[in-house]
Amino acid sequence: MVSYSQMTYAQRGEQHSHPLVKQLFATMERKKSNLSLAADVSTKAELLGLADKVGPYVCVFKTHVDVISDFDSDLVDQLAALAAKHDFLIFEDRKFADIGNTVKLQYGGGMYRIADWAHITNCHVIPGEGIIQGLAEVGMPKGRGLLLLAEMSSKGMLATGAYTEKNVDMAIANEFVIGFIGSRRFTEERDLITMTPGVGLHASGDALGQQYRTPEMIVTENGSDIIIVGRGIYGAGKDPIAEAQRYREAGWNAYLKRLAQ
Ligand code: BMP
Repeated sequence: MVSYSQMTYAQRGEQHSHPLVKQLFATMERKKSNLSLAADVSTKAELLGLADKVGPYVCVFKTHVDVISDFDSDLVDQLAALAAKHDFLIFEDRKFADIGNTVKLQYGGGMYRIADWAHITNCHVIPGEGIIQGLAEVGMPKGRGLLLLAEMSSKGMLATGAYTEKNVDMAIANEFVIGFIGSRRFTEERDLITMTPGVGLHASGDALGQQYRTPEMIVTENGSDIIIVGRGIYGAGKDPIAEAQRYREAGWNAYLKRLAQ
């Protein structure tokens, strides 16, 4: 059997059973983008400004809504309108980590009502499989998808070995799971996507343990599907549009190189 990492995003979209993943692969192919922006800015105006500027170049716009100081429901309405205008999916990087009953409340309710607007969210499986079941009860009826944090990008992270393998087993067994946060392709058993943070063209890390690898290491060599880039695009002194174009091209070329191997 051909490895999923040897197939085009279009082919994978055509044969995938999850409508959200079909939509994601189709978007990636249309926009020639496997780039996700990590928009870690602290105000509504900055977030919407970035989404409008960088939206044309990304397949997924990743948020941390709990860092927005003036969050309101109009923010998510406007973000959803920009997602439609620029053709991208929204990923709220919430990293749920509690028992099933609690994450249900956190995902569906509270002030953020994440399940109402985020196409994708993610969780740690430290509490066991109940966390996936709890999130699925809320997200599945809305057509959402979940990523498991099989690995992290930061120095000294503890998600390794048997823990990472458990993530893979749980992902295969749960249809609400569409893939992983991690550094590589994890399984051929079903087509689960990998999104990789800690991507930079130049920087090697930050002062708080972040570690960066290049799109080529991540996509061409490791078989990951989507690169997540934050400060490399909007960091101090940068032109976010020019940087987004650069990362989009680097990510896409790394993918074409993988296919040509
Ligand atoms: P930056 O490219 O600026 O370092 O941002 C990386 C983004 O990816 C941040 O939003 C962070 O929360 C997220 N992230 C990460 O860096 N490593 C992980 O293992 C998981 C993440 O979600």
